[in-house]
Amino acid sequence: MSAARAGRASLLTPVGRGAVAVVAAEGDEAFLAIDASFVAANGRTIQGQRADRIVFGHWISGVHREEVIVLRGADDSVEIHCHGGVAAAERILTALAEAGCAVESWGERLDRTAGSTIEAEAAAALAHATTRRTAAILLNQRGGALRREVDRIRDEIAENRLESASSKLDALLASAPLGFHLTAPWQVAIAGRPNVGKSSLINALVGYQRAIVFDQPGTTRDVLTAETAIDGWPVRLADAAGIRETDDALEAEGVVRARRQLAQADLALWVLDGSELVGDPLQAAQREWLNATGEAADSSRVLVVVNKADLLAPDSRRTASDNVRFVSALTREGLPELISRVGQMLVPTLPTDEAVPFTRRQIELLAAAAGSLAVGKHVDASEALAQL
Ligand SMILES: Nc1nc2c(ncn2[C@@H]2O[C@H](COP(=O)(O)OP(=O)(O)OP(=O)(O)O)[C@@H](O)[C@H]2O)c(=O)[nH]1
Ligand SMILES: [Mg+2]
Repeated sequence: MSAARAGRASLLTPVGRGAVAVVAAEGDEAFLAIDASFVAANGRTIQGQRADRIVFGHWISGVHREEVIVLRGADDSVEIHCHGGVAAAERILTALAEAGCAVESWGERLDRTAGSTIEAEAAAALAHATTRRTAAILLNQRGGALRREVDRIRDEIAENRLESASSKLDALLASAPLGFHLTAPWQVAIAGRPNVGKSSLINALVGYQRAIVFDQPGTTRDVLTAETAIDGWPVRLADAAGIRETDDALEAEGVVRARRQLAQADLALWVLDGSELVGDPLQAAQREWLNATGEAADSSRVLVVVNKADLLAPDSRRTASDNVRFVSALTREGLPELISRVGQMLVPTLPTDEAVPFTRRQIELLAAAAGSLAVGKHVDASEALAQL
């Protein structure tokens, strides 16, 4: 134990009920408080526990005796995992505070312990990552991938290797759209004429009956959303009302919202009913899109989904376009291919490097550095990078 280390304690889990609560503590005062209240099943003091080993035991305070798991890290920090209710964590924090530990918030602890601002931002962002794939990318930044890349770029600027520095900056900026979505889902709108199977498709993609499906055009009257992961990316699916001209005021309002949803989405799936398909699906969809929105479809943002493929003969399920997929929301055929194409369209190029910027602050500073470098102001570029 380092004698100079001040006693500190913080609650790492969110305040409120959860399955477990985790209290982190460190310093001499913390060790004293733990030994006064924690009775390890193996009978040893906290000092005598092996580092990075889970120790089961009880935390005793007055009449309360609760099961806890204690973990002493190699750096002499200690984590105490207790029942997720508010009271248990509160009792442990109180004991630590009474022994002289300064109690800090999770954010304060993060600011103090993270290696750099980027790493602190990554730790905070990780709390908002909802898929393994996005969490893995953020973990790399937590581990210093972006900071190391920024340091390399600064070295190159100092060594006057400006071309290489500039292309590294461009590569980082190219992954900014992905970076933003590590903590916020992509918006994917599902649209098309009434009764083509939009709600069925959303249910098939989400994996349960989220939207009402009914054999009556105009069943969905408003935009309904569902969050899921597609190809490992977090996605918010919006099931738009069937788009058609209508006299029904309620339905018309839904159509207006559906159009707005389409304009804002990162990607739109335009659904066609395969059983009613005449001619080329891409052209049919482009025509319907134009009618519905008044604009030509942007091929990088619109994927055509021919649904009800189970009603089609296998040889009519062909198309030359990579922007068309045949699926059946009913039998789930074609769904894996649709999912992987959606993934490709959302993230067209995976970053070749591990470093990915993921906050507006980082991206603004990187863009400023790239801008300065482009006009020969290396000192300014270097200063912008230093701020990261
Ligand atoms: N055979 C077959 N029928 C389907 C498929 N997908 C949907 N349907 C049927 O098509 C009808 C309409 O499905 P919905 O999912 O409600 O269609 P929608 O596009 O949401 O309709 P609105 O909300 O009215 O615009 C229902 O009877 C579904 O069971 C499919 O892949 N194959
Ligand atoms: Mg519907």
